[in-house]
Parts: sequence; structure tokens; C-alpha cells
Amino acid sequence: MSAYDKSNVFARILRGEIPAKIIYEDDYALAFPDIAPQAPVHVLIIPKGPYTSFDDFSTSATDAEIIGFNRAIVAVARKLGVHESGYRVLSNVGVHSGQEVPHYHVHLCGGAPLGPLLS
Ligand code: IU
Repeated sequence: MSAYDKSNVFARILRGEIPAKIIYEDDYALAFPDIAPQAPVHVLIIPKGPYTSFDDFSTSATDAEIIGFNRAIVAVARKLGVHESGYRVLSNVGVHSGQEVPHYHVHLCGGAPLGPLLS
């Protein structure tokens, strides 16, 4: 993966340059709805640091960032009421995955049975 591009759309949301409906925010993460939802609940959770992907984040972020970010995902699931019914957490990495936005993001989907991930 190439160097972090500060002009990517999620970096611009983090800087407040593009409006987003913020669902959750803490020191480590920001969450907002996906503009093209694939499930009744479909939000994106992003770390506040400049990481291009799950791979970059897991390699480069501090332990505190990694723990804080993962706990934020669970906090979002609780806040959205899908913690009991279940949900899916997915992150695309790089070209073959179809990753569109080069700022690490996790898709959190739920609110209904999601079906198999791979078919
Ligand atoms: P991907 O994993 O990089 O393919 O996911 C990018 C997601 O970001 C995708 O589901 C888009 O609908 C979503 N998205 C968004 O919510 N807001 C935007 O301004 C843009 C993409 I560009």
C-alpha cells in the first residue's frame, strides 16, 4: 500500500471539511453511516490516526490505538443496538479486496440476518 494520502474523503471527514452524521466519537475512533448502506445498520468506523488500511494500522499503530479502536467498534455496536442480535465487522485491504477509500475503516453491518459472507 502506498503512503497515506491526506486528501482522502475520510481524512476530510476527520478534519471536519466534509460533513458527516457522527454516530460515535472518542479519542481513537469516529463512526458515521455508510452513504450506500448494504444492511439496515451499516456504519463505518475509522481510527483518528493516518493509517491506510487494517494492515497498516495493525503494523504501525500503538497498542493503545489498536485496543481503543477495537473497543470503539464494540461501543458502536452497543450504541446501535445490534450487540445482542449480532453483527458483521469487515475491512477491505488493498486492490484485490476492492478497498475504495485509503483510510483504514471497518464496516459494521447488522439489523437483520446478513446471509453468508462468501457465496
Ligand atoms: P471500501 O471497503 O473501501 O470499499 O468501502 C468504502 C465505503 O465507503 C463504501 O461502502 C462507500 O459507500 C463508503 N463511502 C461513504 O460512506 N462516504 C463517502 O463519501 C465515500 C464512500 I467516497
